[in-house]
Amino acid sequence: MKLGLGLYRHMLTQEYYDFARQAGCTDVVVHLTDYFREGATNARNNQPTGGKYDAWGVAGDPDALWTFAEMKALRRELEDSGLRLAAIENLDPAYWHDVLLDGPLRTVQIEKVKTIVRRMGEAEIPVLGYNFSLAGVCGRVTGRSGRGGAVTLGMDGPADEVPIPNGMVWNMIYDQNALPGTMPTVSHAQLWDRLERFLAEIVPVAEQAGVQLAAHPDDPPMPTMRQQPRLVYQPEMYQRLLDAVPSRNNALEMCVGTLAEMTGGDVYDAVDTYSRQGKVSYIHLRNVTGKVPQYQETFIDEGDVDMVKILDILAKNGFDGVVIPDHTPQMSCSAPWHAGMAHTLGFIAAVLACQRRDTTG
Ligand SMILES: [Mn+2]
Repeated sequence: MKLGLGLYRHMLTQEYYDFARQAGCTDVVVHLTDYFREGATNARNNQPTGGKYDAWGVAGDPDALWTFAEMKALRRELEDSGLRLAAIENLDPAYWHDVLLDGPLRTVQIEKVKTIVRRMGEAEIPVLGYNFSLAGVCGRVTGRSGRGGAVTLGMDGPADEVPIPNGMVWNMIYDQNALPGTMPTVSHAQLWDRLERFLAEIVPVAEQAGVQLAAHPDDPPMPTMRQQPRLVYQPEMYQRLLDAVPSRNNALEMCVGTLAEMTGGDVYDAVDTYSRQGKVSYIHLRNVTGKVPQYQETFIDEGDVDMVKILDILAKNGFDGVVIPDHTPQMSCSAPWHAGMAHTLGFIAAVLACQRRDTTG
């Protein structure tokens, strides 16, 4: 297993690369989408939060597709700092909103996704993380409710009162001039159909390009959010996604915190089931207390999940990919993001060190 760190777009600088190396990381997962752009409610030194119903920010330029040159330059820049570029996480809603919405630009936007996958292959970036979701990561509330009064977030109940306004999807604004109104509610079957069509078209391209697609489950894992269905909100629903298009390039961005928030199944069984199949592309590690619709994100060393047990299951099943901290509570200091990440990375590094000691006897 490899220790990695996720970096948001504004963190793609030498200082953050040095921080990752100093914390013992060998790998980095990058976000090229700027979730924080023009966002009113997001501090850049935290995960993108939005409000319960406020968007993270405004999507990028639909015509400025990520180029081969910038991907390759980024991979080289990271390698020069002693880091591997393990994955790009998430597509900008500007590129694929009508794939999610089955809108008039779907055909054009599917081609954009294919182009990105091909460029990633050429740039030797092996994994594309994505989250096929209408409401996206939303509906959460922030407060000083973590250990020691740390600012953290979670759910305080369902988030279906306020529908998604026109021009917004995946918790970002993709059309600031959209007409008033809201997204019509669709069924679970309709949304699964959209995902299956997406996979049928993109997986063959990913196979050819040598890129693995890695799906994040719905976070928070509610059956509906903002009056729209969600796809992977119980552990077994990940299997349906895998079986839709069986391929080694159709895999999972396995988020342990999200799995733990699910009302059904068992987080240890889920990690065992999918890692035994070799379907785990990379891991988001995060602890929580409670389950939807009442849960809270916690520090890695507390919460409901035995993280040592999770990492031991992954090791037992031969998982050799990257583990990154997901989100952490904000630690009280002048660098709350860094402190939270350093604490989590230190914890994971210690567990991996124990595993290596056990293996070498
Ligand atoms: Mn996650």
